[in-house]
Amino acid sequence: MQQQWNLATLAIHGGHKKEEFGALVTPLYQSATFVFDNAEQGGRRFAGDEPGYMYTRLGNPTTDELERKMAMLEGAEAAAACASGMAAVSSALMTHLEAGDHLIASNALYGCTFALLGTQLKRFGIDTTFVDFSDTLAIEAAVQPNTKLIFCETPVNPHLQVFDLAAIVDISKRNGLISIVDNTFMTPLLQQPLLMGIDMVIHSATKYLNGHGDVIAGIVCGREEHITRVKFEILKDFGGVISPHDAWLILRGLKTLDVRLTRHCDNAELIARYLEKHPKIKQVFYPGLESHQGYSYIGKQMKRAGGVMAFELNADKQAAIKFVNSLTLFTIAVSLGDAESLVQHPASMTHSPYTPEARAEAGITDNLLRISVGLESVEDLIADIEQALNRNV
Ligand code: LCS
Repeated sequence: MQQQWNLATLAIHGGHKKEEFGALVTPLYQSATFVFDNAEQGGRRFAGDEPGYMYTRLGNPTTDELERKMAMLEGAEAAAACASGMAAVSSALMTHLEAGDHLIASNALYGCTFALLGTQLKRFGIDTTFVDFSDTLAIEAAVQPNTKLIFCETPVNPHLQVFDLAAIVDISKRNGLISIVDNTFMTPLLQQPLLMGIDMVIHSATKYLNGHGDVIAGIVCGREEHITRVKFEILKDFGGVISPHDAWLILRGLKTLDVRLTRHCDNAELIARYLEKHPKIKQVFYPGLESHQGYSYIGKQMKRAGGVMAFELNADKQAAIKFVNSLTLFTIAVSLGDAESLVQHPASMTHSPYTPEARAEAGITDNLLRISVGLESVEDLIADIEQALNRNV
């Protein structure tokens, strides 16, 4: 029955189990461990001979509901919740990679993902080739005999470049590679990469999925065989598990994901069009604009353009920073997908793990600004941008 529901309904009801006392809301099982009736039962559970909980690092009923719901939303067989988006990225990668392996990744990624691939994994003998993913021939040309995996975000943090998921699936399948996509900017309500043939999807649940700026968490979605490894090998032994309380907060956040995303997208589209026409703005990077490279993918692989955009002023970095400091309603903070509109400077903040050369290659200029458009009145947001532009540039 549940699979016939639309995504907005699944986000509210998907994966929910009737509770013994009739509570409407999923209870928070804030317990580190679970009691066995006797020693034999404990042994059977650890041996996998009897279903049931043992210890929250190995599973928890509140977390399980989040995982069931996210699997339904992404069209996945299963999902694993993690302590952060970075725990989701690293757990997904560690499920497939070992020393001597090679992966191909987009050269434009969230800064810490870039650092994980380019620096941390190197320490364990895993090599990454960073490629401009808008050039599918370059992706294919980077395949080596020891290549195991392809990784990208689409749209990309911070400048919203969109990559061709069908082409990535095609390259992966022809070369026997695992494909992993970071779907944080879209959420499953706007894009479902697994249904296009991608093998694994990861999220920073810190962002839209939770939506209220009070949780750091992540999710990996994919096939049962892969998620079983994430949960019962990688998360069990490396330990990047989610707190049940955070899982509970995300379950609460997910109930309003559909209405929140509609408002985020509506507001962002209006702001992008306003900025694009403004004489003090040089360029706007938002896939909802016809001028953006990603526009042709709307309706094809993504439903709408989301709530994040980047732009450059017709001015130098100093003026861009002055503009940021002049905003009064936009809050200066990293992160995205919250009710509050946020503004940040990628070169010195989210993408500071890049070297200046790698940033230039990824198209992240020094005067690029990124905003996460929140749920406020769009008139108030535009008025704030207008007064800051008038003051500075
Ligand atoms: N993937 C993407 C696309 C992200 O934007 C982030 C964080 C992560 C993964 C990591 O998630 P976390 O561990 O923080 O939950 N992005 C951030 C950003 O743009 N500003 O602050 C964090």
